[in-house]
Order: sequence, then structure tokens, then C-alpha cells
Amino acid sequence: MQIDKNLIEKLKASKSIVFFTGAGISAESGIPTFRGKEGIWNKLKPEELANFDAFLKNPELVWEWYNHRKKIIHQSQPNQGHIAIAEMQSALGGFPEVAVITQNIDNLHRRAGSKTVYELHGNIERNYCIKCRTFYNEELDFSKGIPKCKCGGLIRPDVVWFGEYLPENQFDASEKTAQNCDIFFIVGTSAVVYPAASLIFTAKQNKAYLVEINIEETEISNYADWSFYGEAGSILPQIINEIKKFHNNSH
Ligand code: BV8
Ligand code: ZN
Repeated sequence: MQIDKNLIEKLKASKSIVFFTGAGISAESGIPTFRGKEGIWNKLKPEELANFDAFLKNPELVWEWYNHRKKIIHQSQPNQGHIAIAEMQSALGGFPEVAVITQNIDNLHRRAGSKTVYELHGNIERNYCIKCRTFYNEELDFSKGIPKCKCGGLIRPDVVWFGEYLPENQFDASEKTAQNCDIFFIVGTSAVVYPAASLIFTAKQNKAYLVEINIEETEISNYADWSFYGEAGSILPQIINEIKKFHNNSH
């Protein structure tokens, strides 16, 4: 794979770099994506399970889906893509700010060591009561059916379902970061879910250089200034390697 020297120069000159990630970055950790050619939920539309009405109608089914996914997530490890992102700041000499804005709920960026992580769609490790909003972050007990709060309300995962607002502090911070970054990487996302995908245009309007990494073309490929087609877990480490080579040659 050829990595443009201009991109390396741009990376070195950047003050702020953003990685906007989706399910594709975790695919190589064994966590199925929602859409795309490898998407395991292709038959089961996430829009139909990831919504509040579905939960009220059939909380057992919705919890079964989340517990199944949680099990897969707990058995998986961050891959070379997550790790490369976590290493990017030090590879570039520690100077640029590196932020991760993720649509994923799997916690793998933090587990890989990324420090600044904005979670637009929540985190599967947290839960809360739908009635009084008390948080239950410990392992839940399903032995007597769907776990309930002290107040009697049903407990749900702390993730953002379709038709629900994104956590304001996470979205606002992401928007500011997108407005002020020099390079905006779009990694492993189909970029069809809004308002998350709008951050791509926010970055573009503010003159960020857009770099897409995906195994296939997406809705936003035409807007990208540079595209890498391949697996994030192989492309991101190659970018780090090029940065390191470039550093060594220029000293
Ligand atoms: C809202 C969290 C305001 C929980 C998720 C127009 C019509 C109808 C509806 C809408 C519309 N415009 C906006 C909406 C609303 C809706 C929306 O966007 N719908 C779309 C689908 C049309 N949005 C919302 O409802 C949002 N809230 O708008 O609030 C509001 C409030 C009240 C009333 C009115 C308005 C909330 C959306 C949050 C949804 N939550 N999940 C959970 O995970 O269970 S969505 C789900 O999609 C995922 O969780 C993920 O977070 C998100 C995005 O998916 P991706 O991460 O991109 O994953 P995907 O599988 O799609 O793609 C994977 C990609 O990876 C592929 O491109 C593939 O090629 C690539 N890939 C695979 N392997 C690799 C790879 N790339 C690199 N390397 C690899 N190895
Ligand atoms: Zn409660």
C-alpha cells in the first residue's frame, strides 16, 4: 500500500487529529458490524431492535440481543487498528491532540489506551432505570427475568436508540473537536446514522482534510480527500510505520 508523503507531512504539521469510528474498526476483534457486506445484522435491522418502543413491547428480546453482543464484546480484545489510534499521538512526537469520536458502544478504544474518547451512542457497560434514571453499572441479574430498579422501573442498557437524543455533552464536545481539527479520519463506518455522520460535514466545512478508511466505498467516499480501501487493522498500523520511517529519515 502506498501512503502519500503529503499525508504524512500533513499529519506531522497537524495540531489536532480526529478519528471518527464505527463498527468496522471492531470487526477484526470479532464484533459483527451492522451493515456492509460483512454485516451480521443485515437480516436483523438494528432500527427495529434499538428503539424504545421495541424495548417496551418486548424487553426480553431486546435484552437477549444486548446480552448476546455483550458476551461477544467481553470475549474480544482491541485490535491493531484501535492500538494504532492509541499510539498515534506518541508516534507523531506527542504534539498533536488526538481525539476519538466513536459510534461504538464496545469500550474497545479505552481498552486500547486512547485517552480522549467521545461516545456518541453510549456504552454497553452501563445501564439505567427507565423510570428514575438511577444507574446500574454492575453485572445485572437476569435470573428472575428482566432486572428492575428499586422503584420498579425496567433497567435498560445506556445506549442511544433510534429516535433518542445523543448525550449532549458528548455530541457538543465532538462538534467542537470536529470544527477545530486539521485531519479527520473516518474509519469503519457506513456513515448513514445521523446526527453522528453530520460531524464529517462539520469537519469538512471547517477545512479539515478528510481521510476515509473502509473495506468498501460508502455514502461519504465522494467527500473524502483521501481514501484507503482495506481493513482498518492493517491500514492504521501501516500509517504509523510510515510516520516512524519519515521521522527517522528526517533526523
Ligand atoms: C436522533 C447504538 C434526534 C446502540 C445505534 C432520515 C430518515 C429516518 C430517520 C432518520 C433520518 N435522519 C435521521 C434519522 C434518525 C436516525 C437515523 O440516522 N436513521 C438512519 C438509519 C436513517 N437517527 C437517530 O434516531 C438518532 N437520534 O436523530 O435524535 C431526535 C430525537 C427525537 C425525535 C426526533 C429526533 C439516534 C441514532 C442512534 C442509533 N444507535 N446504536 C447499539 O449499538 O445497539 S445505531 C448503529 O449504527 C450502531 O450502533 C452504530 O452506532 C451506528 C452506525 O453504524 P456504523 O458504526 O457505521 O456500522 P455499520 O455496520 O453501518 O458500518 C460498518 C462499516 O464498516 C461498513 O461501511 C463496512 O464496510 C466497514 N468495515 C467492515 N469491516 C471493516 C470495515 N472498515 C474497515 N476495516 C474493517 N475491517
Ligand atoms: Zn428506578
